[in-house]
Amino acid sequence: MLDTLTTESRQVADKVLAGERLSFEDGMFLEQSMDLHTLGQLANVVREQKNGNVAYYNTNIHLNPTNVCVYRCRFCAFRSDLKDEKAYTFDEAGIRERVLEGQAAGATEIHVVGGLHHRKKFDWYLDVVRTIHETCPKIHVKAWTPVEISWFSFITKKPVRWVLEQLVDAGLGSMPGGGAEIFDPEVRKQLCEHKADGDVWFDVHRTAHELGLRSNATMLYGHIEEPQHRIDHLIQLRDLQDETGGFQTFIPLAFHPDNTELHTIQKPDGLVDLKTMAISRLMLDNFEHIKAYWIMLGEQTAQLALSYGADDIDGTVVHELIYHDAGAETPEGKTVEQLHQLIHEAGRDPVERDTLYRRVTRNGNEWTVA
Ligand code: V47
Ligand code: SF4
Repeated sequence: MLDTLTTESRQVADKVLAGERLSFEDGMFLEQSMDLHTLGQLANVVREQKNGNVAYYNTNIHLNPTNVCVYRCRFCAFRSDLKDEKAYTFDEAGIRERVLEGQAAGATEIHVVGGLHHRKKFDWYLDVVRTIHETCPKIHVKAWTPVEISWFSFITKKPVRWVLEQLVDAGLGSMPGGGAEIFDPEVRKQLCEHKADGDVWFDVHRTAHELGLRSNATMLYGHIEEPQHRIDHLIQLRDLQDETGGFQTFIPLAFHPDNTELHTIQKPDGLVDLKTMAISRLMLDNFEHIKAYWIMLGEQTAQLALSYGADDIDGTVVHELIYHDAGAETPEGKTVEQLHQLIHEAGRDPVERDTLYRRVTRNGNEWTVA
């Protein structure tokens, strides 16, 4: 495979094949000079070394408890003002209903993120977690990003560690990867000026990892950022992973422009998606998993991504709002059979995992973990 490569490409490829860490300069070379085919082949070697032919998925359900948000991120089509017609907030009965729907479908996980409601106190967010956990203790609660956690710390005037401890007591199992966007301060200022910055994002994950929680990481690409911002973002994630080992999976998130302030920007195409996936796999040598979130990529690109570094396609999802408000044309959810078909068609072996990547054994909607 390396016979026809340029000398520079070959040098970087040799590093990957020898299991050596790639530098910032190598990352920029991948971004600017390596062809997509070679990138994909190299990422696939690493993907198969780490995860063989397996493609993971999970049976999950989403809950966005409110879309009312004090922030106005320019890339967000989901948020709403308090008095907007589309503003909504779940009550306890609605949350219970969503959990029971998940339980009836055999969900192992509930994924919870939302807006920062102007009028809700920390107890309301705590009760979201508690209500879910009490309704179905078996379902893993993956909830709130550092944006929310640092907001809770701000409104309670308590340290992040205290906030996380309260949430764990209420039933929090892990944290999703959102809110990372792009860490570069200048880009972040233009995208989401007032919300938690990169340092806060890392501090919250570091504290969560110290408390024994696992979490995910993301990167929002395809808007106003440049290649150097993406490589810097990945290296910062790799550095924290070296320190704590608490990240489970990385999810590159393609910007969806519809109904956002940045609607004149063209959505990244499939080639950019595959390139970003492959570069993520190559730079994040200490992450076990890279996720191709099928809702966001579309089914066909997600299938291809399973040979461009990704080993996970996320789950059944059921109620997705963030990407559908921003123009996603994928269905809002899929059955396990549909996920199996998608993975089989891509030539991989589907394996159901729980949030912590333990294998799930299932008999209909009854399940256990290995
Ligand atoms: O933080 C918001 C992004 C994130 C848009 O951890 C947008 O398993 C593109 O983090 N276009 C939330 N992206 C979603 C998220 C996630 C998704 C799936 C799995 C996991 C996981 C985490 O979505 C936000 C923001 O970065 N986002 N609006 C948009 N218009
Ligand atoms: Fe609010 Fe999150 Fe949307 Fe930003 S991305 S406006 S924090 S809901």
